[in-house]
Amino acid sequence: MVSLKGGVVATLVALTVVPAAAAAASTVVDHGRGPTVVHDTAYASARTQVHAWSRDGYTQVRLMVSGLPAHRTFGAHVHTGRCGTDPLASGGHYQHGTDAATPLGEREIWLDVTTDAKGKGITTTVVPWTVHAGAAGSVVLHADPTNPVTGAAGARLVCTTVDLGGGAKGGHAGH
Ligand SMILES: [Cu+2]
Repeated sequence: MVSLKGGVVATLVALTVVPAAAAAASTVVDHGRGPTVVHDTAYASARTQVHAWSRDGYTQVRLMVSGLPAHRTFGAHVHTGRCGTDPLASGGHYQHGTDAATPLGEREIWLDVTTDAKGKGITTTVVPWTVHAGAAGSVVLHADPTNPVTGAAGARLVCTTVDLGGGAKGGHAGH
């Protein structure tokens, strides 16, 4: 009897400790490398990388580009769908809420990037919310800078598939 009681106590202690440690380490990390699809053949040499982290209610997305024309600013955003040969397959901009009182730039993830003399660029955006799993599928690079009022940025040049928020499968811990 004595040894059985000791075993029960040890089990209870373990159950109390493990969930707290797991919660503290909860981070969703998503990566994309592309482009997955080139919509404008003039940008066939473009290369992209997307890295995203979600933690403690915040999401940080970094877009790295190369192989682009020098000294230009390209609009870029997180879109709802994955890339397809049809430029519209990637859908519209991922929106975190539809309240028109909140500027688009605060409820979408904009990643406008300006290239250097070598045609490389990097941009990082942090938003104080997390992307709903399965609701975002790509980062699209556009021909023009993003209009801060309308969110429009011209033609879709290249698309990189990345399932932000862990994708339809519901997320995965950092890999
Ligand atoms: Cu876009």
